[in-house]
Amino acid sequence: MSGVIDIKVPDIGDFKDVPVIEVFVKPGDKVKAEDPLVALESDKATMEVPSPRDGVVKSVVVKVGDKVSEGAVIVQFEGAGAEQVETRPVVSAPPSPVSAPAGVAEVRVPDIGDFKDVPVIEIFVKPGDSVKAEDPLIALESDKATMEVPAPLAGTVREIKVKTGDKVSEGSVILVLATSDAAAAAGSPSPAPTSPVPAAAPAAQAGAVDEKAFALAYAGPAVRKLARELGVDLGKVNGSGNHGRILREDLEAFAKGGAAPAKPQAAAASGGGVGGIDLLPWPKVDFAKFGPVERKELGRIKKISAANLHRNWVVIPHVTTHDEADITDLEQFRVKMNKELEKSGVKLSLLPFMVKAAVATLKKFPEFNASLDGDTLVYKNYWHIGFAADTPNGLMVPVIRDADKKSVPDIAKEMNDLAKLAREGKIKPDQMQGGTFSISSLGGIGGIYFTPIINAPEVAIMGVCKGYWKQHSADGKTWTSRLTLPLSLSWDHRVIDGAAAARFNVYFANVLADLRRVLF
Ligand code: CAO
Repeated sequence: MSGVIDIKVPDIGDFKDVPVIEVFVKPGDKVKAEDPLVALESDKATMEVPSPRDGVVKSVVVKVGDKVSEGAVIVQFEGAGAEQVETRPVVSAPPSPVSAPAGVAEVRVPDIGDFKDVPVIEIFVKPGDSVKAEDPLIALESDKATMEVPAPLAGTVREIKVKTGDKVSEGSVILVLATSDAAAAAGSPSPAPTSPVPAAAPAAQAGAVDEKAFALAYAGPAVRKLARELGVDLGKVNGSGNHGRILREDLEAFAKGGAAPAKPQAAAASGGGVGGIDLLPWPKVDFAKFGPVERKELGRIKKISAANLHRNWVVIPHVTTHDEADITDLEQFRVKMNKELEKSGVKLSLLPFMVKAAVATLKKFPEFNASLDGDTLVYKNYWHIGFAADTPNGLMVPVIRDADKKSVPDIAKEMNDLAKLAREGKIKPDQMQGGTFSISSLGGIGGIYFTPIINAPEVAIMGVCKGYWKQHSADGKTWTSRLTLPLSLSWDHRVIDGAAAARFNVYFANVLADLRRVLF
């Protein structure tokens, strides 16, 4: 093309067809080299495309929602000839769904991994509804995950082919959409996993999600997905992007209870952003440039626990209080009991004793056995204790139900059985549900202290490391060696105060030091 300089999407790694989420320039704008031109957002990263040179914008070729890949022209600068910017490969941007010819499309269930015959649990639309691309159409729920199938493109719902309770698999037709681009619907987008770990219901944490407001909120797929993971109602989040678009940082600020930060351009100019510091997109590095690499996708369990851990870490204001317990006598008792129980086949580690000590302590401090439901604290009159189990597939948290009613050997036996099921991948979702408090023990491995992440909607978790012999003195004159257990209690500061947490630890340590306190 004569008289213009094409500015193209640079090398963005393996990403293809990445949606444009913001356009920072308009025709006539004077830009300097490195000024941001557009922002792209894949499901993994948000990337800004900076200008490779100074220039005056003649036309903006893309608009928000267009999907681009490396080499797609995004902006044209005024120029003397058919000049191309070096180091930018020439590839055409894919056609925008909005400008494509009209038609009717069958929307099918996209690739949902290994899941088959998954029940439809909710239908968010009805015939006649207008939907935008990425609006949720239906929700599916397997025994491991809840997934939303979003609209692959904008259109009007003509006919719904499924009903609640129907079982669907990849390729099943969900509905018929009168659309501006029938062809595009054949390849539906990925489903958005929402609350994959059955034990934790995000909505219970952040209040019920208004699905309609959620669907209408102006946000991209990655932000929607993150909102589901965080249990945030997008309808309540103020967007600081162009035209009020909700950006990742708006969501994170909302989830942390803060206000939406300034939008990126303004932030860059005024030093805005979260706490005055702009959030950067996740670094995209070509690791192979620096040495040989091997790529291995995270397993399903790891992905599920990652989403939960991330949500819990972002949403809950964690504080960790460390303490220690004198377990010298308990250890002697444990060894003695193990001898007595030798023939029964039950072997006691410290963990079942800790479960009993946890129950006794939770009874003294009921807010640690509670959950937040909006502005209400729900106190539970049952004591179901979760324990972190390291499995070849990743972290799992089986739950010992009614631990208050069970003996230490019964708890030990149940723990062994549950840990075995978890390691063999045979544990059922309901065996990991309903926990009121968790214990994460690294005692069999090592370490001194760590900061465990709370297993929402619980409000506290006890981290335990390896017991070690430590010199103790009551008067600074006489010293004795005591077996000492490091304790790390993480607690939700929305519910629990520091003084209560310190008291909880002291009580827990006292119970371990003398288990007769369980009787009180
Ligand atoms: N101090 C000293 N020794 C300890 C101990 C402690 N705090 N806790 C356990 N031990 C000892 C046990 O007594 C046992 O010793 P013996 O074989 O001599 O009897 C040995 O360490 C191994 O114990 P274990 O780990 O097999 O058994 P457990 O009941 O303590 O734990 C389980 C069971 C399932 C919790 C554990 O195997 C596990 O998976 N731990 C990892 C949990 C985890 O990953 N937490 C981190 C979560 S955050 O990412």
